[in-house]
Amino acid sequence: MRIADARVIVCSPGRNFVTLKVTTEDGVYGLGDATLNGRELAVAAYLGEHVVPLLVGRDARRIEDIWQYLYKGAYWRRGPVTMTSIAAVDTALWDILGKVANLPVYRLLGGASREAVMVYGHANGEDLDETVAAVGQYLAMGYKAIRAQSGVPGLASTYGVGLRQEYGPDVHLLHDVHHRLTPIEAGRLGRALEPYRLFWMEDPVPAELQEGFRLIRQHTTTPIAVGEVFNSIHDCQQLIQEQLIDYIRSTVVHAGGITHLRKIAHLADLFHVRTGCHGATDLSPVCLAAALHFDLSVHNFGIQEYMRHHDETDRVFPHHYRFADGFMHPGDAPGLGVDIDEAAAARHPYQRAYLPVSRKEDGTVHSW
Ligand code: EZ4
Ligand code: CO
Repeated sequence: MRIADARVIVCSPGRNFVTLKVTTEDGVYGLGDATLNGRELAVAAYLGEHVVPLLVGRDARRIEDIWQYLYKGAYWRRGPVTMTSIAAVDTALWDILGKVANLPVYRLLGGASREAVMVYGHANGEDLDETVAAVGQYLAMGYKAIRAQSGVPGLASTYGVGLRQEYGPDVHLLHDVHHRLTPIEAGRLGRALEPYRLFWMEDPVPAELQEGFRLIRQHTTTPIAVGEVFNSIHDCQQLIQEQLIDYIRSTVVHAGGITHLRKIAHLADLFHVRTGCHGATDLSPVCLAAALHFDLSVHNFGIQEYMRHHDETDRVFPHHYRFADGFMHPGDAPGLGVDIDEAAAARHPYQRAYLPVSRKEDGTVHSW
């Protein structure tokens, strides 16, 4: 089952996506998401110029060997561009294996550990009233878990009050701090929010300094989630082994594919850390499908982020995964159960785009 061809498809149905399509000599193809928001063409070039020529002729069934070959063989290890590229190859090979075996990928990963996957949606508002209303809309759609973000500055400790008063204790509420605090500030915020029982506080501080989380832990029992920007197990090894976090947010596309993400999850399982994969709309439906197969199978799953894609995006990437009553399922089609309509993709050419950059009032840059 030799790889005959691999192609990089860049399209922009609502936003930019990079997709790798790997085809075997028997004509079976698999897809992998290779989207790195704001740096898309770096991954497209890494794949097209350096990886695709190495793939042709290799046995598509040797997923682990190809992963190690691309990782160690490059000499230059890790980094978002490299790891996103390897992820795309890895995901496409699992898709191919599933199609050849006539099994959904989750069955190849040990089978379902649960009937379906709890997801959380994003409720955003300009002020508290709007945010409360947005949470209500998500509840009406059946969501059991909702991330609430309000545009009101300086009221971080009071929005929890409003929401709990409005909707009671059953709904899981999450909040994303987007790396903006120092550890001691995060400890204080987490402590202030303890009475409202957040499901998690996400990215309280920039996570390059893993030991910085010790300080947060000393001050609060609010659960902590981190890792959407991590690209390898080495970014979270200390966080996991010292039990400094509760949820690891790394996902398929940015952390080396299904193969590497399973290793992260298995390490996390030893230390009572659960998964909470990133699932924003800049991760394509190919990544979401792969994440759902991973989520359904991995035993220490916690929750999956799910932001609905634009209709244009869904038209370019037809898929079998489905949402019902706050839960998702990847479907039982062979492989990942997601496709790309290349003619539709071609109608949406790449558009240069960047992530927003925000500054403090004094002009200092901080992360979005
Ligand atoms: O800013 O996906 O939890 N979700 C997030 C996202 C990220 C984007 C970055 O590309 O923080 O909205
Ligand atoms: Co986030």
